[in-house]
Amino acid sequence: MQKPVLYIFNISHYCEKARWALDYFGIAHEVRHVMLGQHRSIARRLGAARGSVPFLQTGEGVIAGSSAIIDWCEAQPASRQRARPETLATDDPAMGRALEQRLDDVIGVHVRRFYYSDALTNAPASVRPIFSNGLPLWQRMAVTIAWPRIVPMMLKGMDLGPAQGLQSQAILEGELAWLEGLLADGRPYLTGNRWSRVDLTAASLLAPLAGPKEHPVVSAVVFPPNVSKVMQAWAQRPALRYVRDMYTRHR
Ligand SMILES: N[C@@H](CCC(=O)N[C@@H](CS)C(=O)NCC(=O)O)C(=O)O
Repeated sequence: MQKPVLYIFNISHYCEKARWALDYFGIAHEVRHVMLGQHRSIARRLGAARGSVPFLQTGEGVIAGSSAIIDWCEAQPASRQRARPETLATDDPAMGRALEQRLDDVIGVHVRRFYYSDALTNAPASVRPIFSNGLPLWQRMAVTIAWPRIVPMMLKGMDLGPAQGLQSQAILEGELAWLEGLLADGRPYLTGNRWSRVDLTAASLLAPLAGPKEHPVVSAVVFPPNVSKVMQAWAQRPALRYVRDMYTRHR
């Protein structure tokens, strides 16, 4: 059977979520880095339901979005899940879905906006290599040439800037407090005593702020000044210690 192909941006935390799920189940796959701008045409050509990364090309069609990729991993026969065929499902699937959705739609979005708001206004050159990593030489050159046009497009497309960065920081502060409320009774995992896709989602989406050493990308990232300061101030928060713990135990 042909290996599924995971299309990613190297820097994307949603892509890390999908990668982690595939690795967790030990599903052999190929990771293909795509160039910003080309991802949508590749997705369209493959017939993906949406154009954002990650998407997974499989023998049965294209699976678009990190949550759908986890569903797909779960549904694979044990013979294909080589590493650890334990489920990532939660005991209460409806509650698990709601938690995962909040993590995706609030934490995922605001971690990205918080980081890019600072990085693309104060240190845009630090972002380009992270986007270029893993691309063939001609695409790295194309990113370098197009970078002065890509930056304003990203600033507009994701509504980035100093005020937006502060707003996302405040939202994240509230979301960390929410997670810390869930963990306050001493439970090891967000839904109780069992590791699940909710933990994998929370950890992968918060990893850029927590800096776990097992992460395949974040250790190479040079964070911009404001984000670095906040990361230092938040480093020992229980929610970020929990993220590093999830990486140590499950990545
Ligand atoms: N909820 C989606 C979010 C995916 C997403 O926002 N991907 C970003 C990268 S972080 C992307 O592809 N942005 C460019 C685009 O949408 O064209 C998921 O979990 O897969």
